[in-house]
Amino acid sequence: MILVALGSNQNGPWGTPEQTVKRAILELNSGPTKLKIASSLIQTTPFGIINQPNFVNAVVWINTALAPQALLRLLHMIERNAGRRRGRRWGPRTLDLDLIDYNGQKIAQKGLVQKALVLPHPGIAARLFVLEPIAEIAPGWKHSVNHKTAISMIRKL
Ligand code: PH2
Ligand code: MG
Ligand code: MG
Repeated sequence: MILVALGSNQNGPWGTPEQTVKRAILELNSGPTKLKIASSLIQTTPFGIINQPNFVNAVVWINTALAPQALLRLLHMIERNAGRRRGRRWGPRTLDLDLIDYNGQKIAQKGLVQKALVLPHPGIAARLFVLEPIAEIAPGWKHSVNHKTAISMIRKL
């Protein structure tokens, strides 16, 4: 199962956060990626830096033959097309696409390198805005490191 989390809390060339997330879901159903199922869009309060606009979040399950690093590069390209400029960590953004899980593959964090791909995404267990959409579209999914379902991680928050 390949899961991508989407988030937006700034207007950009694709419109409002809601329009941007909807357009990004369409982008993830073209070219080398095919959409299997998209969650509902949810409005969420910001996590991390809290004095910024609310987010629109969603999670999609996609299929692709791209390897994780190539998929990550494609996600970054879609972010740039949606007007993303690299700013403050956790700060406002027109579009954020995070690779959450790639078929249970594990890639450990190496030192302090912040940009490097880590799988599964290290923030999942703390983020309701990722867990709730996963519980909606993939109730059978399990985190490949802690082996818990999204529902059981939600209960611990
Ligand atoms: N993304 C962040 C930081 N904080 N908060 C919410 N609610 N939703 C997000 O997608 C989000 C966030 C950094 O990527
Ligand atoms: Mg993120
Ligand atoms: Mg990101």
